[in-house]
Amino acid sequence: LSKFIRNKAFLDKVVTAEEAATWIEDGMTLGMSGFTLFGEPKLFPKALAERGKKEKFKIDLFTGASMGPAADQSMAEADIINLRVPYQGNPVQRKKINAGEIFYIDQHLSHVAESIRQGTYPSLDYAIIEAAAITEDGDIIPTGSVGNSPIFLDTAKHVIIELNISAPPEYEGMHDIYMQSAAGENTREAIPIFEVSKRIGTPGMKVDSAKVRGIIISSEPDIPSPLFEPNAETQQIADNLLSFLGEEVKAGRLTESLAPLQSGVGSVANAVLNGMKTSGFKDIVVASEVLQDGVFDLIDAGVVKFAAGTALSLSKKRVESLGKDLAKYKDKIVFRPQEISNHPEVIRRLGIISFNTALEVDIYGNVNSTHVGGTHMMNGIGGSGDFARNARITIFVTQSTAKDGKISAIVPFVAHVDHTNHDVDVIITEQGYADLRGLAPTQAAERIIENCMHPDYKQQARDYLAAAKERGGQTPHVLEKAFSWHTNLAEKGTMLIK
Ligand code: 0RQ
Repeated sequence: LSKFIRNKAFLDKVVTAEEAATWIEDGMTLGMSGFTLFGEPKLFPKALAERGKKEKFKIDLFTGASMGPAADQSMAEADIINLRVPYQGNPVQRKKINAGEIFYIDQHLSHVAESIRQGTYPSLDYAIIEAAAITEDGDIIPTGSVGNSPIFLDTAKHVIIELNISAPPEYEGMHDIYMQSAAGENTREAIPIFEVSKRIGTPGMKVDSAKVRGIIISSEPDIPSPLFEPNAETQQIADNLLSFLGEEVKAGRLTESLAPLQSGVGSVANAVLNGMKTSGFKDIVVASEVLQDGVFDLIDAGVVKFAAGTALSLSKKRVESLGKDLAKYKDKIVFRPQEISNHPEVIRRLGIISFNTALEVDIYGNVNSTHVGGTHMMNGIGGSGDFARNARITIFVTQSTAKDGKISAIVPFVAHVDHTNHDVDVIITEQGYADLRGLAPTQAAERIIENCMHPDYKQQARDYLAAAKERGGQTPHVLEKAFSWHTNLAEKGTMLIK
């Protein structure tokens, strides 16, 4: 054990997950490490959920982002979550959120640490953090994500470490922990990232050893995400995105190494990364939030030269070869806190190209990433807004229809707005892309309808726009019909209006 706990002050703190779970009281606020199923404690949440089946209590749960079966699922099933912040993606939890049984605050991922620092949330009672090691200096070495762990460790009253002795030792040295001071005139310095690969912080996270109440020893494996194989539609979206980037190179606005790249998660993102292998782009730098399988593949192919993010999100195959892979990619990957990977200052300075997935977009380019039908939470805004507002080129991708064509993903007015048209440069579907830069609203609407909409819905949209224009205005609408596609769907099961 002394190989993993290298500071003597921590050695006598080993406890079982079950014992640590008894320390949690009704109404407490917990901050857990974990982001897209990587780097999260696994034994502690399972033990807490088990306790929740026998005793009545509720906690508020803060994390980096989405958590796996132990934390989000088991704890939601045990009904012990009162409030969840800031991102989730678990079907069981989603159902409870939409049933009003769990309060959910969907927050820009870069904003969470700042809210905690300002004291606008209740202070954390416990931070529960997965670690690969505790160093001689008492620093905590994270595993496959950094997320919000540094601010949780800094501000929580008590700390529980879940030390994962099966985590690849190669993790040590791959993190770059940098904390901001308080905001204010002359109190906070610039975040000195001028080159994505240059480190600005430390390999480990600081913690006051006196606050560490227990260390749970775990050898739980990392949790894989499904690998989204491209289908014909997602492949076509990826091809359209790559041809847009190719046009930017031809126009002289980008070079063949593009600009630092942020990609969302899921099938389109994987298809795009896959397509990059043979696209002729080279020496690409990834400055993202989540690093998926595709990034590793592109490093292998010599297309990506460096990648930074806050977390991994890997398929089963890559989870199985993680130790070997990390040894290979150690000097090509860095993990930073989500406050830094997603920071407006850094995104704007680096001139990032950002692409994320929309649930629906409207004819003027407003994007809904989160609310099905305008009311029901899917996952959350995640980091998409951090990047959309501040990127050099902001791209949203979506299939032009959903649910076998019954839903048009392009509608007159989005039923919920996550990204306003001001933040959206390019919309891409399998039908084509609409570059909205330099276009006024009515021009943008024509381009979106003609380039991106599914043929079944085009005339319906043209008719709406024509009627709207008759009413006049900078952004014309027929307000009483703006949601008619949605109401038609609710009443008749399709957005196609007969
Ligand atoms: O339904 O699950 O029943 O099959 O929505 O849609 O097309 O499979 O796309 O899995 O990439 O998810 C926006 C949710 C897209 C995701 C969203 C239905 C569709 C399907 C999923 P089924 P797809 P994806 C970095 C950036 C926000 C966070 C973000 C997301 C299901 O990308 O959560 O960007 N993004 N983070 O049938 C009703 C519509 C629909 C629709 C699709 N218009 N109306 N249902 N669906 N369009 C990552 C982080 O920040 C952590």
